[in-house]
Amino acid sequence: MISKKMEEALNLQINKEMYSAYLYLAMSAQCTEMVLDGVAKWFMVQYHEEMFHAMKIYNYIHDQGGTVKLQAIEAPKEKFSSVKGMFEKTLEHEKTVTASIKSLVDLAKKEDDPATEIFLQWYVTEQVEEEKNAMDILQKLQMLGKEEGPGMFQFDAALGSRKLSVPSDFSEKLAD
Ligand code: OFO
Repeated sequence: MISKKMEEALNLQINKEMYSAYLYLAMSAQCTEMVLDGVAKWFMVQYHEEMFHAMKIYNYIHDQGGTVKLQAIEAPKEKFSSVKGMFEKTLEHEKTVTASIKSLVDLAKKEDDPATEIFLQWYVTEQVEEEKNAMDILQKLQMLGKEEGPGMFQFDAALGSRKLSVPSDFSEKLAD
């Protein structure tokens, strides 16, 4: 069992992860409209990753006998004039998610809830990777300079090779 306070905070995190998914889906759409199919694919894979992050918490709340309460997902508002702008936003956004995970860990400690603390360790590690991915891509864009020409063509192709490494069908677990 988890406390009501912990349950509320985890439900809020589901919303944050789904907002992340929505944000990256919006970026993917914008890249498709800019005919950057590789970058669009990278963000689409990221969309699925975020949905997986949300669904892991969804399942955990149920495993703990809690109630999932879904809330409205905010619409991403920003439009970007460059791919660099998108990845700067990605890094900034991931830093806020890292802070949010840290608050959850702090709450789990306060609630004397070692199970949730252990569960959250996965997210602590994941956030290191999330920030690193954005930082690495920003560095590559820095090296590239102008977002045009053969360099951009290669960059787009490289990002398009990203493969989904998480499940995107959550119906299996529900049928257990
Ligand atoms: Fe869920 O890690 Fe990004 O937001």
